[in-house]
Order: sequence, then structure tokens, then C-alpha cells
Amino acid sequence: MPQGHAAQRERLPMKIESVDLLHIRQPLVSPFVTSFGPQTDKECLIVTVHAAGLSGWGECVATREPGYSYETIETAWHVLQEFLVPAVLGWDFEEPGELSRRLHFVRGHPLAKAALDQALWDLAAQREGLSMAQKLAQPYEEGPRQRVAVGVSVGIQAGIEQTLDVVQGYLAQGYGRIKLKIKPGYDVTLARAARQAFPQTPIMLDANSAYTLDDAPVFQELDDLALLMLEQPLGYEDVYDHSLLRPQINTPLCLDESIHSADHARFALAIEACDIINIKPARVSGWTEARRVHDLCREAGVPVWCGGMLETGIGRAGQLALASLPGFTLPGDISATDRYFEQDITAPFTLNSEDSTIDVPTAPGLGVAIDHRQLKKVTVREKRF
Ligand code: OSB
Ligand code: MG
Repeated sequence: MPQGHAAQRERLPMKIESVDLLHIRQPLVSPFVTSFGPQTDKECLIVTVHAAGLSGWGECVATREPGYSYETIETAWHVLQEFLVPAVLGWDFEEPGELSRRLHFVRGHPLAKAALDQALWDLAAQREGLSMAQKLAQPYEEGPRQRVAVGVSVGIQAGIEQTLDVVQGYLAQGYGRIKLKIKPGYDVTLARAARQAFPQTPIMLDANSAYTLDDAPVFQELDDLALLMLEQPLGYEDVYDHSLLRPQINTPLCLDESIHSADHARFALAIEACDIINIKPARVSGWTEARRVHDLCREAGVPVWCGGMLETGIGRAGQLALASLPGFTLPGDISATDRYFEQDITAPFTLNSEDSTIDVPTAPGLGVAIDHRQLKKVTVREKRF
């Protein structure tokens, strides 16, 4: 605990004076196709929380369609406008960790809640003159990492040859880990071809819940490909069937969609449903809960990595802060800005091609410069509370 006069001043409560809600839309450099459908634009909500003369920023990664999550842009706007924002306006908060109790009266809607959570972490870190990575790393003996290992998530392409070309392009840029999206009928042949073309590359697959336990024989065909992991093959709320699949296959099993909270992580660990967890802060209501999942996994010796939702630079800055924590030992789905956008609403993040890393921001808070002109250009709806 910090002591002395300065530290006491740092911990003064911050009163939330107003909140801005922006709905933005900007093109992706190429469509992103998963087993639940294609996405051609990046559309999301940006939240700005104003307190004590500072502004904290958060991204709500809900999409147009309820494909990855039941939440959409419209449900998130509704829940933020009617319930979450009114619950925080005028509130004197001391630590972002207090937010979950305050929003407990709203069940679910983690993506909407996470946007506010991120903004509060940004504010609290700024108040203490710390980067968000430093603020998140306060409970640990080791400080935050300065650069984070990253990979690239490759959507479903028109065919296998096209996929190999796209992968080759990313490897040439310096990405050291490749994730391939799969769907039923577009899986084993793709994985075999990728393994053959790139024998040394760490390759993993992400099914986004497109299979059932009856498909175990499909996954057994992957056993000799030395894949890094298989991500979320079964139901988006399942942990039990994953625990039954796991002993039937050699490839390490990773959960994404199924882990909605630290409790879900605890349940999954208790029944040994996975070898690895993908932590997306938005999926678990934000950074406070994401850190709890990280702590549980670390205690259980289960590696974690930071997942992505095609974030703008605002979300990306938060991903990098989270992935700087000690338990994040596998490369994250955190690619450089140019993998997603020609022009983003923040200063771009670039890949360190010599070791497939991205630098963790060091300036106070999220530590990323917002491009206000660009933000205005891509805003399609806004409201101040
Ligand atoms: O399942 O990890 C996923 C993107 C949107 C929705 C779900 C997922 C993804 C990704 C992209 O894999 C990761 C990224 O942001 O680069
Ligand atoms: Mg996934």
C-alpha cells in the first residue's frame, strides 16, 4: 500500500461528472470471416468518462450482429444509456475494482460493462501518474512486461491456397504465431496444408463453437500436427463437454466464449475442461475480472493469453496493459494497427518484427494518443450524459 501525503492525495475519490457515448464505424482492411459469419467494418461504441478534470476511455466491442456474443451495438447502447451510465453519474469512485458491485443489479451484458470498467482503469491510472500496465501490475512482485508477444488471427479465406498466401504475408511481416479460423468441412485439410507449408510456425485453430462432442474424431485427426492449441471447438456456454473432449485429443484445448467470469474459469479449472484460457477483458466485464481469471489460472498453472475483438487503438492499449501481467505466457491476438485499419482513431501500434512483439504503452493511463479528427469522422451517433 502506498504511504505518505502524496499517496493519500493520489487516492482521493474521483467524481464522475459526465459520460460521452459514441457509436463509430470504420472499414477493416479486409473482411474478417469466422464460423459465425463475415465482418467487413469495425463498428463499436467508445465511452469517455469525465472525472476530476481527466478523461478515461473505453471501448465496447459488441458488434452489429449477435454472432460472437448475444450483445450487439444496439443492446449495449440501450443498457449503457438506461442502466449503466445512470448508475455511475455523480459517483465518487476510488478504485475501478468497485465498479462490479455498483453494476451488480444488471445481469450479464459484460461487453457493455467492460467499456465503463476500462475507462475507470484509465482514469485511476492517470490519477496516480501510472501506466495502466503499472496500475494493473500493482499486486504482483514482478512489474509489467515492456513488450508483449503477439500473433495474428486469420479469418476464413476463399480457399486453402489463399489462406497459405495470407499466412505467408503475415510471417513475412514478422508475426511469430498464426491462428486459423475453422468451421465444419474446412478444418483438417486446412490445418494439414498449413502445417506442411510452415513446419516450424506455431499454428493454432479457432472454431468459435461450431462443433459438438460427436466431432471428436475430426479433432483426433489433428493429433499429429503439433498445433499450439485448439480454441473453443464446442458450445459457447459449455465447459462440461470440453472436459469430455480434452482427454480424447492430443492438441491442447483452450476456452474463449465459455469463460464469462472468474467463476466460470474456476468451474472450468475444477473439471479440467481446458489446458489454456483466452482472456478477453470485454467477455468477462472488464479488466478487474480479467485479472481475477489470470490469478486463478496462474495458481492452477494454466497459461493464459489475451484475446482480441478487432479492437481500435483504445481497446488495443488496454489489451497490451493486460497482457503485460506475469501469467500471460502465450502470444495474444493483438496485432499491429495496420492488420485491421488503414486509419484508426488513435496513433498506430506497430509490430516489432524481430521478435513478434508490440510495446506496452508507458504514458499515464491507457497511454495512447486519440486522433480526435479521425474519431469525429467515423462517429455515426453520439450522446452526452
Ligand atoms: O474468437 O477470438 C475470437 C474476432 C472477433 C470475434 C471473435 C474472435 C476474433 C478474433 C480476432 O479471433 C482477434 C483479433 O482481434 O485480432
Ligand atoms: Mg476465439
